[in-house]
Amino acid sequence: MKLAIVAALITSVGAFMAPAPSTFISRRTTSPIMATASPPAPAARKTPVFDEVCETTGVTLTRFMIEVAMLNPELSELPSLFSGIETACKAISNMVKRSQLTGDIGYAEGGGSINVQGEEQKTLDIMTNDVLKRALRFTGKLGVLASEEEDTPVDVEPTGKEVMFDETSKYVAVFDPLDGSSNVDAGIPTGTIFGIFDHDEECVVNDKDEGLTEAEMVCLTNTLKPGTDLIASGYCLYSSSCFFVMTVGCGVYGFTLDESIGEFVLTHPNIKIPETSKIYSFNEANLPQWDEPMRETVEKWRIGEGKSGNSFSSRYIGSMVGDVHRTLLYGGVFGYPSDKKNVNGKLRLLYEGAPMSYLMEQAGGLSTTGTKRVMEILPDEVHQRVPIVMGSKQDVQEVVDAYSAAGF
Ligand code: FBP
Repeated sequence: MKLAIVAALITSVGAFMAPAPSTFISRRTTSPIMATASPPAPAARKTPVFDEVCETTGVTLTRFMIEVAMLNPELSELPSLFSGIETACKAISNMVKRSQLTGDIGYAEGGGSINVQGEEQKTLDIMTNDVLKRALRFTGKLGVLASEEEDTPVDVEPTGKEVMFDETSKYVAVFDPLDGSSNVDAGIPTGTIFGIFDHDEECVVNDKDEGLTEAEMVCLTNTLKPGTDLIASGYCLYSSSCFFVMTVGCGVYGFTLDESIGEFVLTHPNIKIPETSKIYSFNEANLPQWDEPMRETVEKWRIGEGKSGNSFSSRYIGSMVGDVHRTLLYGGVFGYPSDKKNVNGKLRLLYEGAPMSYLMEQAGGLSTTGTKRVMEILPDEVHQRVPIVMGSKQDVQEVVDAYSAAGF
């Protein structure tokens, strides 16, 4: 029955052109709209129409990607990369679910295994990173990958030997294999975040970093790209259900893992975030350290004195994937703003901020640092952090207006 409803929904959505992010005109001309106006809509991508849907399987992620590639020839090699990501996420979903039984809990090597950001790695951080790296490599479509758990970007060659590139290395993948891993042993939702860029074999290395070889520099240059260069992004949420939410630049689509057939099945076609909301999602312990415009806006929301007049409620899981998933479906504002301790916030631009901002914008929301559009920030480093406030368009715009009014 449920799949029939989704099928009906899907056929009604039909093929549509990529929704151009609409510019949001604030009444007060003084406050610029998002310091950087929305870019021109990319060449419109077509979304498949499913005239016929199998009652038993529904529309699977595999079928969805094959049809996307048929309609958008420039994405012809993306389905095999997605199949690698899909397989890895199914395996990670099992690993997380069974970790208490298999004993894959706690810190790696009993503690003391520190990643390049000085964070102690969980056993599952390393295991999920390996699973995703291998699954991506086996697609034969990857040139370079960058991960939260890897010090520097890694050149990938199907046979595993570290060499430069070959014809098949079409893509660059950036990912956080297990976001929110500090919560995993307590059974709190966690997730995998990924972003896909085109691989530019001819990329020109501007300023050579003494410490890196020519090849490594080319690799880095291929990885340090702004969100606006993303061709696809998504996350997989490991929670009450396992959700796979993605965009290839023509809207946001959500799939639920049907364990009875081992497939991700389309359950949330064309997700659109509500324009305003009544939910904010921040680590409020940091509120006293926030920039004044951010602090004041949230204080107004608490007592219903914000622009919408809504009295907001607070929801915070402490796992970005869980908090963003709820925000996309219910509306709201999630973020990790800059504060006196963490002037660049906590979240990483390349494999957390940009991929999630692409999804948020494709769902009709906004994503800002307070003064800049996150998608337009060119990373200097792989593990660079960025302040983030994302969610329902009118509420996030209220934050931008507050920063601008305060002269930031
Ligand atoms: P990682 O677990 O991948 O390092 O991610 C960072 C993260 O856990 C986010 O998922 C979450 O939004 C944030 O940090 C929570 O930070 P805090 O515990 O300071 O509120």
